[in-house]
Amino acid sequence: MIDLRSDTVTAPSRAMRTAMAEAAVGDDVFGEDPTVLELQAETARLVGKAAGLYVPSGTMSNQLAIKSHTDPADEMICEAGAHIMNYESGGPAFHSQVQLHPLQGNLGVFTAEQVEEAIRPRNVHQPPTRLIAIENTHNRAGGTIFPLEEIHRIHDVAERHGVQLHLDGARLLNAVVATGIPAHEWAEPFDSVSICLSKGLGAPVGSVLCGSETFIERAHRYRKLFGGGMRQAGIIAAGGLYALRHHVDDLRWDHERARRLAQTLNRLPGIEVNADDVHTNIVIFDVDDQKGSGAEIEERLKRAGLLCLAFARHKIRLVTHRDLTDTDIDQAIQIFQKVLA
Ligand code: TLP
Repeated sequence: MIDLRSDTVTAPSRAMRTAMAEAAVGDDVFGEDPTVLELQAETARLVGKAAGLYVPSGTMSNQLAIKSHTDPADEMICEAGAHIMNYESGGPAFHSQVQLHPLQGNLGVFTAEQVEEAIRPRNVHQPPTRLIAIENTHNRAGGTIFPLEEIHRIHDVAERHGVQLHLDGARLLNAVVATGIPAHEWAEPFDSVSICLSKGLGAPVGSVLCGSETFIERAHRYRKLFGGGMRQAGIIAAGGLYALRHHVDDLRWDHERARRLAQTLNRLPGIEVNADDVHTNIVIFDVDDQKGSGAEIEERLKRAGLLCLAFARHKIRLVTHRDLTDTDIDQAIQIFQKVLA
């Protein structure tokens, strides 16, 4: 079975498993796990922040950031297709009692002008705008890259209004590899940054939330409150460290393969995807109504040996990742030609 559902399906390699088995560990709730401390410091350094916090998932990382930046009944701006808004189970309402203010972006990208308009005036009738979240790369828009110049313009608006900026950088390293712009430059305008290790990087578990010492102190307290304090977590953190040290550059192969898939799909009748909009490892294509619904196509592809995700009634998502080979991609192309032509 060729699994293009997500880059989260990647399994640890033999070398990563060895690093995990040999990791030095301690009780991380006492702050005594040397491997967790190393991973936190190394990730914080990578994104140019003072401190980092290892957490079980990207979802917890984003939710801790929201909790640490806001008070109940505050408002947070994000893009309408943001993971935080669509795939975190209503977390902002549940954990932080925060109201979301979605902006309609273009391929996941909104502008400083939209932000300026969305920020509420200080007035007892309105919820204070406290936080803006940017997703880079943007999952639902198809792994698209949020331009750095626009991030700087949004940062200027945010700073003028005293609003904090959070980066859902679950796949930030894909943006780094695709553009050559280092992670610390992408992260510089943000007050907090979340990086996932368990997606294209191939570690089995975990994300790291980074920010100032004070911010991470708050997030640390909430991590305990959310039940995310782990004990000998060095075992899994070692997989994350291994991924950061050995797997980042390989992301470019995922990008190349995603582009190849997009180019092939676009040649099939009734399928639409602009290969120029495929910036990294995610391909989202539209399927003509006559070919059936997304769910039906997902099922037909599955029967032919390929797993994907129907993302909307007529949209299918494919994600390339390090556990695929070139032969898998060749085979995937043959399956698409057979099932979708
Ligand atoms: N995304 C998953 C699904 O939840 C959709 C995937 O398969 O892509 N931010 C972004 C941008 C994400 O794409 C994800 C995971 C997360 C946060 C949450 O990470 P986890 O799954 O570790 O909680």
